Amino acid sequence: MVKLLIALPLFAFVLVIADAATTNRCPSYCRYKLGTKAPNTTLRVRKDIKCMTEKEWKDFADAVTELHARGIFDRYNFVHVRYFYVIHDSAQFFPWHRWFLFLFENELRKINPTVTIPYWDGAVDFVHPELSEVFNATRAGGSGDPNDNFCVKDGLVAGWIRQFPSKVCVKRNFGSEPMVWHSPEWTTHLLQAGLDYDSFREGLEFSMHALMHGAVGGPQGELMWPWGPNDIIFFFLHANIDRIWAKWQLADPQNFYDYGGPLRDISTNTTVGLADQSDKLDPWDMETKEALVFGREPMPYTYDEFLSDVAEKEETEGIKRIKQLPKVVLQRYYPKIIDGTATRFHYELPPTCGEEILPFFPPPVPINPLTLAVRGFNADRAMRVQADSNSLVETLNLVGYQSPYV
Ligand SMILES: [Cu+2]
Repeated sequence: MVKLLIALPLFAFVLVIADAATTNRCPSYCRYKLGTKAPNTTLRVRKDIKCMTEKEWKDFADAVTELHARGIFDRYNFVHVRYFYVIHDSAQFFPWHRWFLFLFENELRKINPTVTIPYWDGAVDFVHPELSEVFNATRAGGSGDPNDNFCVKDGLVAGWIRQFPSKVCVKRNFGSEPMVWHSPEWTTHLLQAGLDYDSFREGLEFSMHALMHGAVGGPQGELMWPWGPNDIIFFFLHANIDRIWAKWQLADPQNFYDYGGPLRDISTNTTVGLADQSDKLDPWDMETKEALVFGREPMPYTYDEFLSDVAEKEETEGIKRIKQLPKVVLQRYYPKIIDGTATRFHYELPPTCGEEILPFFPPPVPINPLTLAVRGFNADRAMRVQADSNSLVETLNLVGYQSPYV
């Protein structure tokens, strides 16, 4: 019965939004405009890609282009491929990628010391990610050319040749499948649910992270495969995942150094026990616990929204609407609101532009079987995350919630 209730409005919804979304996109969405001033000169601030000025984008794009010409991308790509099965569906997922991004950012800053890696908050584009301005020709470029091997022909990566696993163009194919992703409301639930490190990591790795990889890459594209770092979008995607982990770390004092879950072995591609903070992060000579820390040495970077005093004072439309949910829904999905302990780090509901609000909230598409297989994800656990996200959407639709993000 619930399924039927959902299915009918979904059909109508798709018809409505297909038109609305192409004609009524918010042109100037920007996360926290004021949250960009670092309190000191050594602290790097990573920005929402949609909030970069033209100059900031140009500096970033120039540095990236130079880095690519020097063959540095290929090196980073190779390291990611080499350790792929150690660092996915494992505890090391978060800290490994954090250190990897930081080193890559260091390379960019050798070319231009003002540059940082921007993040792409895919959840605010969750209904129609293919229309995101990230794919503009003036940004990362769009999907590849189906008549030419899905080579990307516009934007920052146009004409790029990658070396591994074969010397061909950089590819994307996101035209063929619908891509509804996980919403800001879902991420907010993950931040409020009181999860331990391992459950939080699964909740994010198997939801937003997996769908963005699979959907933007498509079967042919770099992002589907272990060689994702061939595409610059890999870094935008992972900076966003890192930001949400950082937010969870700040949400509760006991979260910051929380760490644990499965440890995977590179030679057998199996789980070989439980991870510990003293495990080495290969191939670097460092312990995992060093990569849990951000915002100071050895990784003095942060994200724009953590600096924003706007976020402190203003209640976004998204936060207002969530707070109006029936008590029973809040108890189940947003308990920090009920017990009055929600801070800004318990919300992932950024400002909106006051667009028209559509009545129906679509569920995320199922995780693509290829995405699952390529990463060797534990299918049962990935499906459980998927089911949790679906049940949140069903609940929100049943109580008539209207998301400002659809
Ligand atoms: Cu990865």
